Amino acid sequence: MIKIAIQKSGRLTDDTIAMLADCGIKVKQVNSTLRLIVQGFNAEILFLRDDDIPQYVEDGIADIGIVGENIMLDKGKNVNLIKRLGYSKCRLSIAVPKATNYPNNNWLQGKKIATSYVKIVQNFLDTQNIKAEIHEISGSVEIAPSLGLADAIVDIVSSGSTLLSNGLKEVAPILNSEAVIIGNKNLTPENIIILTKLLFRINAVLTARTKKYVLLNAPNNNVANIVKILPGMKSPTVLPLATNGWSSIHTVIDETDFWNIIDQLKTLGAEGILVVPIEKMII
Ligand code: PRT
Ligand code: ZN
Repeated sequence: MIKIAIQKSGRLTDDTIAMLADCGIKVKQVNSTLRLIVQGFNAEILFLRDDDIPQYVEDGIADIGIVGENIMLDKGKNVNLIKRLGYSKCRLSIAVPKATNYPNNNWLQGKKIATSYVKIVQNFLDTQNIKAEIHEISGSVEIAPSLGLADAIVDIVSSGSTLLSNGLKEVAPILNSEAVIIGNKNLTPENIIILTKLLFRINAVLTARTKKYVLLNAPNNNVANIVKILPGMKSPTVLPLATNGWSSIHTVIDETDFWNIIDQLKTLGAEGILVVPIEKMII
C-alpha cells in the first residue's frame, strides 16, 4: 500500500482532493481525519501540515507527498521531485515599500530581508553575491517593512493584492512554484508499481484539462481548408451529415488554439460549433 501525504487544510487541499477524485481516488475528509484508507485503490492518505510533508516523505512515513515546490525547496529534504501538477501556481518574489527606488538586486546589499523561506532566499543571495541579513518570520511577512523590522520581504505572490494593500511593490520574482509530487528515495517495488499506476491516471487527467473536444458542421467545399487550420491530435474525423453537401468535423485541440482560430472557422462557414470538456485523455 502506498502512503500519500496531502495538506490537511489549506490552499492545496481542495485542488489535491479534486485531482485525486478525477483519478478515481475518493478522499472523504472529515475534520478530525488524520489518515484514511482509500477504497478501490491500494493507498492510504495522511493529512498533514504542508511544512511537515517533506520530512515525512524523507523518513518514509509517507511514500509520496503533494506540496508546493516552494516548500519542497525550502525544506531541502532528501526526496525526489516526481511530477509537477500545474495547480496552486504562485511565485516567490522580492517586494519593497512602494516609494523605494530599486534599480536592481544589488540594492539588497547590507539590507534586512524578512521571509518565511530562509533557505531559498539565502541560496538566491549567495548566487547573486549579495550579503544581506535574513529575518525569519513564520507569517504576515508583508507587515515587516511598515513595522521597521525589514527593508524588503520575500514572500509568495499570487494576485499581488496582499502586497498592494500593505504599501509594497513586487520588484523581482525569484522562484515560480506549483504543486508537486515528491517521493521517498527508497520506494518498495510494490509501491513503485502503485505510483506508476497513479501517475498514469494523473497524466490522463492533467492532459485532458488543457484540451477540448470540438465538433462543428461545415459545407463540404470548405472541409479541406478547415481541417488544415485545426491543430488536432491526429487527423480530425470527418462524417457526412444527413443534409446534403455538409459534413461534421470532430477533433481535440488546446483551448487556447481554439480561440485563436475561431474567426477563421466562421469565415470558412463552420456552424453549430460545440466545445466539450474532456474528462480523461490517454495518449
Ligand atoms: O497549515 P499549513 O502549514 O498546512 O498551510 P500554510 O498556511 O503554511 O500554507 P497555505 O495553505 O497558505 O499554502 C499552501 C501552498 O499554496 C503554498 O506553499 C504555496 O505553494 C501555494 N500558494 C499558492 C500560496 C498562494 N498561492 C498564496 N497566495 N501560498 C500562500 N499564498 C499567500 C501568500 O503567503 C500571501 O500572504 O497569499 C498571499 C498573497 O496572495 P495574493 O493573491 O494577495 O498575491
Ligand atoms: Zn505551512
